[in-house]
Amino acid sequence: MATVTPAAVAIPSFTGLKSAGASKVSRAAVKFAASPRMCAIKSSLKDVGVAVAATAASAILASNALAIEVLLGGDDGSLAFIPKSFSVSPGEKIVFKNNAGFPHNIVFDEDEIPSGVDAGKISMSEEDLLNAPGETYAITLTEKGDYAFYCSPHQGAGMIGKVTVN
Ligand SMILES: [Cu+2]
Repeated sequence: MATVTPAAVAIPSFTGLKSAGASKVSRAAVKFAASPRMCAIKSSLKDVGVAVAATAASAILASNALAIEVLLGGDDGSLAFIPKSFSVSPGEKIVFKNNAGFPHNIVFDEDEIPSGVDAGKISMSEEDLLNAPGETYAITLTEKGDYAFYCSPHQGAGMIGKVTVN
């Protein structure tokens, strides 16, 4: 809306000149100067409209299509990733959310991820834990392939998962 404010200022200053009794010549000059300006204002308003629409569309995409939520711990008390196995598109956001039975964390197994991917960059550290309800850990994976991960406090209890990027 910032572009609208200068327009609102520009129009009264034009009217002011006119009512002050400017000569025909200068009035014509003002008119001449004003009309391209009006066009510029109109087109900038149009641009703003397009920009707002584009932002809204990408926000919808970001919140729906391009994100998956994985619960940490089942409502029945199971120590598991829910879903345990899932697929995402490259760059899709994966949000791990603390649900029950925490603390949990997410650690990728360096031997079970695509070669060239740094497990340390996508994992929480073994000691780092999600302690609070609803706490999240989000990542995006861009390399295609299979990634195995686990929760370090509950790995022995079977809290392991797999994501396929394809
Ligand atoms: Cu866990």
